[in-house]
Amino acid sequence: MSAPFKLPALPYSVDALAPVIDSQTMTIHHGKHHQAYVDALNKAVASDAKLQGLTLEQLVANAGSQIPVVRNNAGGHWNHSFYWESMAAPSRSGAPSQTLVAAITKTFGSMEAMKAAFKQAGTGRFGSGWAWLLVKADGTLAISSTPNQDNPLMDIAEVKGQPILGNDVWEHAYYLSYQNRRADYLDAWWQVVNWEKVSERYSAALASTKTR
Ligand code: MN3
Repeated sequence: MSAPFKLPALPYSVDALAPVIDSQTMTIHHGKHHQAYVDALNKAVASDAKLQGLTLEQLVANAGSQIPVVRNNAGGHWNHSFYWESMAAPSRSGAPSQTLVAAITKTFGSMEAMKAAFKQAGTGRFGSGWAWLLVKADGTLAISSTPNQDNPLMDIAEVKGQPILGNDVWEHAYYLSYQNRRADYLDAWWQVVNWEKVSERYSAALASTKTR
């Protein structure tokens, strides 16, 4: 997809993730925050001929050479589009595939240990940012955290790779229900992870590292 970029529809209703994420948070987060990233990105791209025709993925991959407004808003658009698709109603959360469970167990020791490391990445991020589970270029799993709207696809990321799961730890993602309790949001959030989607992403990321 290239400019003009559009706000994707949520893959569920705004109250589908309640009580883990309340409907007011979803409404504002998607309709106001994500929309604002899309609008700011379109405005920035419209005023720079060099950026026109580039896809969102290309803008994100070259974040290190973009001006901050492009880096932040391309990241914001990519990250939020990915985040909505990472979640599902608690009744549809499902379970990770056997291959994904095996890879998680091999890398982290257990599913619980992976969740603890992910929580550490989210709570340890000072200020605003994201926690990620990703597949590195060598096909192994890793957990990382990025500041602001950066992500592991960016050339400037400390830990690079293909994200398969990402959680938004900006206060706007949880403050109405959890106030300062980011750790509680991170714990509750596992109830709405769309494991079918994450497993699909894992298989696709693994296949692309093998053909490189
Ligand atoms: Mn957000």
